[in-house]
Amino acid sequence: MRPLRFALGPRNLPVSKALELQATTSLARLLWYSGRRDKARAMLADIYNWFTEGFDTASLKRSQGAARATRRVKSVGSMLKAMDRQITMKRLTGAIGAEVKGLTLNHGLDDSTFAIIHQAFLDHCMFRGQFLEPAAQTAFTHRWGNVLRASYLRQLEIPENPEVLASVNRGKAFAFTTEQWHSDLSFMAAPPAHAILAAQVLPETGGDTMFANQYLAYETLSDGMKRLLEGLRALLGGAKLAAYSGIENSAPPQSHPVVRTHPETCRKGLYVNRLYTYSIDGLTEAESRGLLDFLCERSCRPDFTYRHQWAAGDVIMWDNRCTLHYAVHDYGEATRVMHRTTIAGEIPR
Ligand SMILES: O=C(O)CCC(=O)C(=O)O
Ligand SMILES: [Fe+2]
Repeated sequence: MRPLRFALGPRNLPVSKALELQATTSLARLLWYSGRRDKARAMLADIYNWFTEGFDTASLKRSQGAARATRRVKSVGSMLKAMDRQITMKRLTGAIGAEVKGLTLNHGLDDSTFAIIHQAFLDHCMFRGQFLEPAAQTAFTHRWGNVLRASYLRQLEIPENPEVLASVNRGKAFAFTTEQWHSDLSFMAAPPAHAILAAQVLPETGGDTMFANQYLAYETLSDGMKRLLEGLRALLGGAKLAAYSGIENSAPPQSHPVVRTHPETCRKGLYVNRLYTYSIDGLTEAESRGLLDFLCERSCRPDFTYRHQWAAGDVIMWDNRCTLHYAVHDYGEATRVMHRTTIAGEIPR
């Protein structure tokens, strides 16, 4: 039996599609108000795209049923806009992080929405969002800057989309580059500014990631210690990451300031980490070890941190210029797959 259709000029609107539009709008409203906002938005976007891409909407006006559908499509369009604007931020701890709600990362961000989350990101150093599909991850990443591809991580690149790394559990013995407080690739001359991590497959329990605010680690030091650190530089190298990747550590160690000034916020933060910082310039080995021990311990004090328990669909973005992170490996051989993109940064000053 042929489906019933409204006669609509250049193309026909199946009754089933008109009913779907009506049902989807009602269901999406329910989902939205019960907190399942991403789901609601995705449903509406699907149906909206079907109508706006597949139809000459002007021609829909020619029949009564179609006029209703046209009004409904229009209202779905404005609901989508309103949903996009209902961005709410909730701080994750007193020290670091914000949860961004009411924002769908998958469909591109207009400039004013981007400006809102950019500012929140600068204020909170990291944020949690939801549902970034693999194809959308690079587009979202490009909003923040150029993608950085590093030889050290080449073996993690996804062949069909090498800007995205697939970080897959290889067991605890291989977790020594992530189960350690670090700022990504900070041994490079111009280390990455940001990273975006989207959960693909999560273990049933465990596999949290911790973040620490390095502005606070610096700002809460005594004036005497701040004076001592002024102008100090440290040597950082990628030997551990090269060992992990099974490649030669070709890059020479880099000297970076121990206290780094963030290029956008102009705030100062500690910039040392146990994974990549070898020594502090101009000090004896014992002095350097003593000072680094103190600074590294301080940099991850619990009151500067947030521990993220991953949930399906989570996306976390962090600023490597003012945070450290640590991936807790407590899930044995369980499958854990994360998609990672990396955004280029500048020479630390
Ligand atoms: O897998 C994680 O939780 C984070 C790993 C990490 O250090 C990174 O992706 O830079
Ligand atoms: Fe990392």
